[in-house]
Amino acid sequence: MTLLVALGSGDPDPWVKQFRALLPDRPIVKLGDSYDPASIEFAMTWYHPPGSLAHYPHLKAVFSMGAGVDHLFRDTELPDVAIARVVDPDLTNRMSEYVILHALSIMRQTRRYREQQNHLQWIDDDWQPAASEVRVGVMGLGVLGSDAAQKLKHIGFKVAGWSRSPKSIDGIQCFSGDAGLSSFLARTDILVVLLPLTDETRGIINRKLLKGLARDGRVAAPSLINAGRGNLQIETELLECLDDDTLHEAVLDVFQTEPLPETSPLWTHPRVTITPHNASVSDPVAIANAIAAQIKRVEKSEPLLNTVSRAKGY
Ligand code: NDP
Ligand code: OXD
Repeated sequence: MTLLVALGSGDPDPWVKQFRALLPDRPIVKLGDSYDPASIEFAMTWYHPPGSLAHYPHLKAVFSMGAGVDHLFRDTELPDVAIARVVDPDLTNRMSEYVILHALSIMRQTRRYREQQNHLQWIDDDWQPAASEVRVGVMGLGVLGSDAAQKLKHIGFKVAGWSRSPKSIDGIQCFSGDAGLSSFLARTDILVVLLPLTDETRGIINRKLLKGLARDGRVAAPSLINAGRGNLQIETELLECLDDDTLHEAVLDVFQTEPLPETSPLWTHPRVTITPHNASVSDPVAIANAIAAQIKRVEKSEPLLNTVSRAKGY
């Protein structure tokens, strides 16, 4: 078998090196190398150029380099083979670290104290809610959302989650579907978005949804953490909501256009925190290991794990 590393962005070399160490008997190539198209049986991709996987007659499976697969479905010539995505404790833990860091930072008003320090101001108004008084709502209760929800719960937050299908997770108030959305929002002070980007979720983080968040909490106004995908949010509406205090603070790892253009007003908004789509990076050591294990499964005629539904888009 030959594995093709098909990256449209980022450096393929650490991946090639890692796969060669893990699969020493198998050829590993990258886009642009010279190889026989008939030899390619597996491809690992991240934003591969559309059409670049269309001409491999023996391709058996495509692996996303990350948890998300929306980058694959941009390709209208994506071959009709199995698709698997990354589910790995390394990726999951990194995302939960990000969510916990920013949920605590919002609750403990890190932004405000940094500002006070910049102005040499000592203002202690004794206004510090406990985690047990703050309600976090996690949109997307999949691999990442459910781990983050459970860890937030462990810290003491009141945690709820929202998913497509009904769920039951110990200690987490679970809502689902269109019918559960407004009740979920109405009890949420800090909204964490860990949804996949699909036809159903595109643009879901809009003014109407943000207006539905809780107004009766211990925090000043509700806040948003989006580490799912940029096209879940409508950035013009998000900015309007920040400006009229519908939203207190936004922590954004993902954007409608990435890299975020220099002209975006999000860069300089005083209540926006920007990270460059690295809430949870795919580490070549951990993730190549998980993909190599998948390849070995196929070679032993075992079913692929973590496959993706084309119909659902995730
Ligand atoms: P999963 O597929 O495990 O979970 C997705 C969750 O979203 C499920 O609970 C699913 O519901 C829910 N969902 C999907 N569509 C809808 C809908 N229409 N309405 C309500 N709920 C919906 O994905 P992961 O948890 O592994 O990853 C989530 C996303 O995080 C990825 O798709 C990716 O976009 C993003 N991500 C971002 C990273 C970053 O660094 N910023 C890193 C890694 C991932 P149900 O359970 O009912 O199916
Ligand atoms: C992913 C990502 O989907 O890093 O894994 O965005």
